[in-house]
Amino acid sequence: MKYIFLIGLLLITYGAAGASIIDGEDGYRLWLKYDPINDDDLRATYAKQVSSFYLSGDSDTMKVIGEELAFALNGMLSQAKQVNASQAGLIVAAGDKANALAARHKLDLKAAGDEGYLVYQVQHGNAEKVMVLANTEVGALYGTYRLLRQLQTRQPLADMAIVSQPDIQLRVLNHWDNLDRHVERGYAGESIWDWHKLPDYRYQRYVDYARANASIGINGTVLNNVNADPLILTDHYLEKVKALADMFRPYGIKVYLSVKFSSPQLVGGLDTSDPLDEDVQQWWQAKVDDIYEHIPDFGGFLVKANSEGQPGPGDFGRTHAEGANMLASALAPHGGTVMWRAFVYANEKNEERSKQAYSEFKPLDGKFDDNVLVQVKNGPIDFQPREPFSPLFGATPETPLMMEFQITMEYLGFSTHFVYLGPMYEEVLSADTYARGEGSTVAKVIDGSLFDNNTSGMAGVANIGTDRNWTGHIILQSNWYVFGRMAWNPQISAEQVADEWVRMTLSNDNEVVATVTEMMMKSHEITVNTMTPLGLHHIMGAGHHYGPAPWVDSLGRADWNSVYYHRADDEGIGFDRSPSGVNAVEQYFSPLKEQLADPATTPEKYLLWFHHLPWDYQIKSSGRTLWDELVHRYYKGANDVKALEQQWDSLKGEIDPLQFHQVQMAMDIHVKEALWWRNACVLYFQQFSDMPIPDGLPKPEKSLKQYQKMSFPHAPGQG
Ligand code: BDP
Repeated sequence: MKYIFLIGLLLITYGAAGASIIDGEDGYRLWLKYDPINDDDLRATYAKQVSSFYLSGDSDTMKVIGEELAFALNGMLSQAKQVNASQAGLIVAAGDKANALAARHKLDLKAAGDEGYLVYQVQHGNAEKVMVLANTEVGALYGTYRLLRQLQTRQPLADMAIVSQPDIQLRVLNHWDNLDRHVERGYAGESIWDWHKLPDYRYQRYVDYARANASIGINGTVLNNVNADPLILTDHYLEKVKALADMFRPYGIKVYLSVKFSSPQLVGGLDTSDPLDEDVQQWWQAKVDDIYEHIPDFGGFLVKANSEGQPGPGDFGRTHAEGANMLASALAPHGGTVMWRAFVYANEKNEERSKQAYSEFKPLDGKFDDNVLVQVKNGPIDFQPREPFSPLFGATPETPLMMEFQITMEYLGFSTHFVYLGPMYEEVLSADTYARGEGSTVAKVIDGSLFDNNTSGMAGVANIGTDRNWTGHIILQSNWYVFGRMAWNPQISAEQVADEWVRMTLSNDNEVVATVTEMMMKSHEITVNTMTPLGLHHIMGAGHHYGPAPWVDSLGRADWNSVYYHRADDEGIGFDRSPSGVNAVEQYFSPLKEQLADPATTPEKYLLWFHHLPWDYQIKSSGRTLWDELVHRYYKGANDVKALEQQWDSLKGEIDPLQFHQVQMAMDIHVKEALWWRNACVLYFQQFSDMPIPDGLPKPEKSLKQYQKMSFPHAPGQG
């Protein structure tokens, strides 16, 4: 009787959700699911081709290749066997062995470089074999993942002839993770690094993290927050860092650390951190030598200096170059790199914020040591939903610049909005700087080809945490994925990447793939409309950055306030960065600077970024007044989110119920928050325009005052 009651209760509790409690995909496996291939013919064909494999060695990296192949092929084909070369359908080889095979089949292994690979199907004796060949073992690992992707996306192996090597050398995640496991701007649980239990306790999650990164070519990780805790450089923590580095090494991933510039004082007992002081230099040298004792392939340092209260060389009257070079010379003997951030702005400068990074770094061009990269955020302000590219890209021919993208969704809905960042990254990378005439894209600056730099890099601020699905939202896994794919190949299309990600993560059904890919491709534009249409920016809640707050006007620094950025008044709205205003356009090359100087030739998506325009200014594409267009975009954005939700709902039954349900719950929040943004912003700006919400549009539910009163002291991710 008791049991019948319990079972009944369970049915009532869980039956309502429609899915059983444990049966489903919770997202942990990311895009490396390797579920069985149901098509019998295809499975049999693949099995014949690659289920027996040969590895050319038994190093740690070859071991993980073998493990991944066994796991993946058993999963997809229900069979996998490591055999000798003559029996194998698949040969994975690196180094001399790969060179010999390449020569025999007249393949050019040089084209694979240090990290790339060839994946070919060749006639070998009287058998057809699939070969993954690389100069290095990590190249063979990347090639293995490339081959597996072919199976995961159900593409044929016959006649494969793929040559690939990364265009960018350093492809790194930046974790803004604190030592107490709080993640600054993190919305997916705590930090995955359990510092307290390291170095002894090594979660399987660390291995799966490395696998996921290696599968998309990420080869570095900065473990800790740019707002760095100096304790990371103490022996106690270096032991822990070493444990992670040891785990990641077979996967080709190097570990880097964010360092606090004043560490010599804070943990070294010195009374200065002046980069030109000899004791300071010696302290860093000794510290770096010590790190390399622990971690022979340590990657180097990431530094946020003289920015948002962080210490830096400026505190001692020195330049960013002097600060960076001091660290660079300590790292150089070991082959380490300094990634020095250009995200600097200071109130005292009395210069408009968007111009400051350029003003500070352009004069330092050519003054940095060879092992320094300057890391620049994609836009001139701060990871806004949309920004024009930073004018620093193209402005420093003698200094290699790294791209810094934000993968975590600080300004794009935390972890509850359906936003694929591929199109945004693509928009930035394909933008033309005109630094050396037409075709001088940001991608070519970043990959070093425009100025023939000898190093290159791309960083992404990670969206990873302890949530089972890693990123707090299944769809946002695609942003981690696309970051890696674009760091390997900055020319790849966002759409192609979306297609392959959907196939590996959600479904290989062509209709599902087409629907979700289409949703992903439009999602960024939609979200920009819901938050900051027409080039508006920085009008989110103060501090936590959650929700709309264009009214913020009382923070300590002018350029922390929303009103500084939108400048709405009775006359109009927008920031005049043209020559009649702060002349930020002067930092761009011609003909872009002339184009952006004139509202008539400024792309509408950046209109209010560069111009303050009257409320009745006529918008070219629609013929509407600026006010009507603004309202139209906010309403359209919110409607489009609703339509996205309906599109998602149409997939019910087509994808895994747990995945489906997770996204559905988040979509509900996205819909609500899009309405909130719309209502709050339209009511707020209406005070200035004094114009009506056009007929036929529903009026906001609450008053402006009510929206302004909403408060979220415990919103996640705060700094
Ligand atoms: C801002 C974040 C802040 C970061 C800062 C940075 O709000 O938490 O510390 O960027 O990049 O967007 O240093």
